[in-house]
Amino acid sequence: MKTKEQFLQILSRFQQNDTIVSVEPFGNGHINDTLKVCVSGGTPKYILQRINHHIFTNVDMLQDNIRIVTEHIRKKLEERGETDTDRKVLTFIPALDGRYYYSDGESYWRLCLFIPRSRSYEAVTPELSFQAGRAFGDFQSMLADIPEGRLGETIPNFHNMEFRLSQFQDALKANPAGRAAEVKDLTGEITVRMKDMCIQEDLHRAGKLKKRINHCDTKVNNVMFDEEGKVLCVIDLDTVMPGFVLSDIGDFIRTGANTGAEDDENLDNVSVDMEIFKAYARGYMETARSFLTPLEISLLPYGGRLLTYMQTVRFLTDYLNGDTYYKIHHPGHNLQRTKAQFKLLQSLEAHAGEMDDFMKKWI
Ligand code: ADP
Ligand code: GN1
Ligand code: MG
Repeated sequence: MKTKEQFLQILSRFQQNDTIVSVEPFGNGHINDTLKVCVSGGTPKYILQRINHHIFTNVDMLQDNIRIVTEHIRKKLEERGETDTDRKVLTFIPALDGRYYYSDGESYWRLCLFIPRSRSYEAVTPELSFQAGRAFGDFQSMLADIPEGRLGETIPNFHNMEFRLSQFQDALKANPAGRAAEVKDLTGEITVRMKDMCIQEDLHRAGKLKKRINHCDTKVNNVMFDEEGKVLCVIDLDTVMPGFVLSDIGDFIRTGANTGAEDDENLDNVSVDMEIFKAYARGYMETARSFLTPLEISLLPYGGRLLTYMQTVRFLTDYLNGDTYYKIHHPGHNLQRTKAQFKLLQSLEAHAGEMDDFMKKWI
C-alpha cells in the first residue's frame, strides 16, 4: 500500500487541481485495486484505480476501448435528451500528457469521477435485478452500432469456452502446484460437460451466431444505483469487447441469481433464485429484444449455465496453477470458489426446463 504522499504524487499527474484529503481502498474486486479519493469536506470526488497490467497487458488498447465506449454512450444519452449524464456514464480524467492513464514506471493508474449519491449492491432484490437487466440490455444496444474492429479484445479469448478448457487442460497436465490429484472428482464433472458447453463457438463457426459487443463482467456490483434504487449506469468497463452474446445474461445469473455467495463455504446456501432470474430476463428482454435473434433468446438460460461452468473452470484452473490470477483471501480460496460455483451449476441444471419455459413467450 502506498503512502498518502505517493498517492498525491500520482494524482498530480492528472488534469485536476483539487485539494485531496484522503485516498482509501474501496470495493472488493478480484483484479484491479480501487481507491476512493476525497477532497475538502470529506466529499468523494474521484475513483483512482491501479490497472492490473499483468492481466490487461495492452493498457493503450484497454484505455482506448474505454474512451470509445464512454464517449459513444454519452453521445447516445445526449441524443435521447437525458440530463445528469455525469452520473449515467463514467467520466475519465486525462493525465497531463492527454492519455487516459498515467504510468509511474511500476504501475498504471487511471482516474474517473466518483458518481455522487450512488451505490452498488452485492446481493439484489427482484426489482433491482429487473433494473439491472434493463441496464445491461440497454448498454449492449447502445454499443451495437460501433463498427466491427473498432474495439480490441483487451483479454484475447476472454469468454471463449474452448480456450478456457484448453487452459484448464494445460494446468492439469503441468500440475505446477501438485494439486491435480486432489481435484479428480471436479475434473470429472468438468470433463463430462465439455462438449455441451462449447455450443457458442460451434454455432459461430457454422455462421449461425455472430459476435457482439458485450460488457463481459455483468456482476451485480458493476451496476450503480441511485438512492431510490434506479439504475444510474454500468461500470467496470475493462472487459467490454466483442464476443458472444450470452456473456451478459450469464454472468448476471451467476452472480445475482445465487442465493449464496460466489465463494460460499456452506454449499447448502448456494442455489439459483428463480425470481431474480425471471426479473433479470424480463428487464433484459425489454431493452435487448430488438437486436437478439430467436436462437440467441432461446439460449439465454443456457448462458447462465455456461458462464457458471466457465467460472468453475477458471477458478479451478487458477487453483491448479497455484493461485496466480485471482486475488485470494486464504489458502484454498480458489477451490472453495470452484465448489460453490459447481454447486450453482448443478442447481441451474436442475432448473433448466423451468427457465426455458419462461423464455418461450419471447421466442
Ligand atoms: P473491480 O474491477 O475491482 O471490480 P470496479 O470498477 O467495479 O472495480 O469498482 C469496484 C467498486 O467501486 C464498484 O463495485 C463500485 O461500488 C465502486 N465504484 C467504482 N467506480 C465508481 C465510481 N465512478 N463512482 C462510485 N463508485 C464507484
Ligand atoms: C473478475 O474484477 P472482477 O472481480 O469484477 C474477472 C471476471 C470473473 C470474476 C469472478 C478480468 O472480475 O471475469 O468473472 O472476477 N475479471 C477478469 O468473480 O478476469
Ligand atoms: Mg467490478
